[in-house]
Amino acid sequence: MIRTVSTTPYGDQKPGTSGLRKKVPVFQQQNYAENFIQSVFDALEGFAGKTLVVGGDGRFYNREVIQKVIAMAVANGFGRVVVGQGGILSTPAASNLIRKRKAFGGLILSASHNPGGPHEDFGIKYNAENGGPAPEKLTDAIYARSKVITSYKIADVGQVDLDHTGTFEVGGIKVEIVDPVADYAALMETLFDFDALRALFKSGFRMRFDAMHAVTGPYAKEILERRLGAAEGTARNFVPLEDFGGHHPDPNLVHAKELYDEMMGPNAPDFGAASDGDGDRNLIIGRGIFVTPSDSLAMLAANAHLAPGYKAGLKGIARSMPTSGAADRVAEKLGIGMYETPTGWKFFGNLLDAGMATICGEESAGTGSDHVREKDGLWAVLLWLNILAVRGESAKEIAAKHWVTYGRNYYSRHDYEEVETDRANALVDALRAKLGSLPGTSVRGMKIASADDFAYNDPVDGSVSKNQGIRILFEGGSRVVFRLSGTGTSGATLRVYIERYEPDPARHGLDTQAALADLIKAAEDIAGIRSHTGRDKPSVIT
Ligand code: VG1
Ligand code: CO
Repeated sequence: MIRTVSTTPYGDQKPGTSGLRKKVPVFQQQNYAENFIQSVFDALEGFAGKTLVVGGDGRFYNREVIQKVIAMAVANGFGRVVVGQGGILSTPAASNLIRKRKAFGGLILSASHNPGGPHEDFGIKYNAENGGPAPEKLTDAIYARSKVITSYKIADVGQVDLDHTGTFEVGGIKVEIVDPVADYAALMETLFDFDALRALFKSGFRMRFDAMHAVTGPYAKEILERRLGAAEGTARNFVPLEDFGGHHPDPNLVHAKELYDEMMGPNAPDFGAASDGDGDRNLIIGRGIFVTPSDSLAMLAANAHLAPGYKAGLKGIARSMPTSGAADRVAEKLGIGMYETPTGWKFFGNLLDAGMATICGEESAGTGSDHVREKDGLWAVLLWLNILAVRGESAKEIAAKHWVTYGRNYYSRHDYEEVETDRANALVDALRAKLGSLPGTSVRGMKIASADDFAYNDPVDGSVSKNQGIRILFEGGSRVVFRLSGTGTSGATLRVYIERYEPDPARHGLDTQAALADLIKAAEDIAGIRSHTGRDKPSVIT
């Protein structure tokens, strides 16, 4: 039976950088998830009889919301729902399934790197038929709908068994439970030289992969250990837990510190990596070297042709604005296009669909390619492995040679988390107000060449996205960028991105924070971070 349930709108269902993210108790309010799901369906057209893909990163509340999605998909007229077994689908695997099944779209349930549990975070994101995150036009329409919604439709179908694969009839439509790993692993086999990787592991190559108790565990076990023959124990923390073991599934130097320490220690494995809650991020640490995500993007782009899936070369590279310019130098050398987009994967979709870019990346540990329309953590790890296998060199050697060829972009991000929202906004407002007066002035002996609030003109559909981050560019190519996070769920997070280009190989061995010390002080002088936020140091440095 299909019921129309009356409801009242919540005013706070505006999707952020990557979907709607809130604390679990917010999502557990009466009709909260239903309102948002119905708002998504109401903002779409033409899905009658078509396929919807659903899955999530396994965090607390995942199963409950999947049941709601199935019941509402039945009531709203979808023809088929494809669900990852156990409710599990990594974000890139969901993107792949949407594309492979020619689905109308998909709902991905995740708050990514944010912690999970009854009092932590949950999230819902809609991806369109290209497998990529809904563009701004659609997320705006979803939000607008959520503010005026008066009812939603739901079918009484009882609890659907999510744990056994197969196709079932539910409320007159088909519900198909699929192995979350199989299609994804098959796609990886088409892109990378699995024989070469098997030979690499057979020769004694040792690796650690930290799944952080999140969604990539089953993927890493299957691909790295079973298919590629890496030693058992290569994948760590590989059982997805509803609360990620109480940790932040955020693959950075703070939350993956154990991995970092192991990779820097004596008798370190050859290669280390980690992924986040929903499997779209990657952290790369070679023996004795942390590779910043911005550098990783550049190094992957420079070497991608060594993997079978990219042997024809790249069409172009895209990076988010705060990501360092290291990849720009690679694009220049390769003579291919370079695109600078706002933060968030949704801005890469058009470039990938139009065949203008092949590889994309963000400083926040996200890298991906046109194989799906999301960033992809394990993909990046496999591309690194393929490059290591072909070159027969360590990550450290590859990085050092890369810097000799292209110069080194010292890069760091300083996050000030859970700042009072009003104070964070005041900092940004004050910065904006003085942007016009900054060019030509000097701070700490460095002359400001330009200062603006980044706006993006999408070269494919002509849409314009304003206020995407304040950037202060210094003569010589150094810069600091300020923006507020769009994924947090309490207070505001100020992100300060700091970058300095160093062409001289004799100066490529510096400590990153030391190499950036002047710029870090300049950022404070320009923005008054201490006085505005009341903090004397960042909460997280990556
Ligand atoms: C952050 C990152 C951004 C990334 C986004 C989603 O956004 O900075 O690069 O695309 O998270 O990634 P923000 O607005 O908090 O800076 V994920 O892995 O959380 O889906
Ligand atoms: Co993520």
